[in-house]
Amino acid sequence: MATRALVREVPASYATYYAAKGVVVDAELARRQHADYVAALRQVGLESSHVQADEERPDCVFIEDTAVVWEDRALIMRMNPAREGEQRGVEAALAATHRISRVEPPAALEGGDVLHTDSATFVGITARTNHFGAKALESFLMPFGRRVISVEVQKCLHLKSAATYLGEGTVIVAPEFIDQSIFAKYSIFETAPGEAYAANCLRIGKHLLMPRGFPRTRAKLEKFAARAGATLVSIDCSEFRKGDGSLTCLSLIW
Ligand code: CIR
Repeated sequence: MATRALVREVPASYATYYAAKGVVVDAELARRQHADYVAALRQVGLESSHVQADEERPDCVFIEDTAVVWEDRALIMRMNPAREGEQRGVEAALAATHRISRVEPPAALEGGDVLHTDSATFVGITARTNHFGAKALESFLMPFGRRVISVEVQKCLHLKSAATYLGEGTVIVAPEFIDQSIFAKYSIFETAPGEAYAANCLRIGKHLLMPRGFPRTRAKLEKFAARAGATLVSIDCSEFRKGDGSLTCLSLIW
């Protein structure tokens, strides 16, 4: 079970960057939601630490995309050019506890495309992650005996915008975004129609975190959680949704 989380503070530039694109982010609410998210991670038993925001990089709060962490090793991603450089502060923080390696060109890989289940790791081939990136992930995870499975994702930003692992051999998928036959070996849990954003859930031990505001998916997830002996927790991440981010994007967990 995971014990640690690394998060990154919300830069003031997050709201101004999206304002320039015509998206109104409530900066104060974003900070409160982030604080509540971190409090929730602590409540479910994780020890959390944070990396200072990088004002030059408005999306840096989406720390998940910068690295993949497995046991005592961390693989630093090679990201979308608009976000390159976010990794620096994260690498410096991880170097205290992890052996670092880096994804090198021509590979491209972002953490939002990496989905671990109990037995395998899926990697989304997307606008952000290419086949070289998938290979780099495979080499990184090989010493741990983990199988890496590449899947094409076209209808959303990252693989984990479309699917996440709920535990108990079950993957939650947004049927609007992904062909569920990819997960044929798993039990499939579908988000309710129109609630695709709820596919990004975060299972931590006996807790299952989901985004707030998706009542029909929540009603179904309550039943799943009850069967799994887990507590369902809803987290409001409306201001991060405006930047195309969701629950898993806001932390690195190991
Ligand atoms: C981006 O375009 O990269 C950010 N605006 C959103 C990143 C969200 N990260 C994630 O889904 N893992």
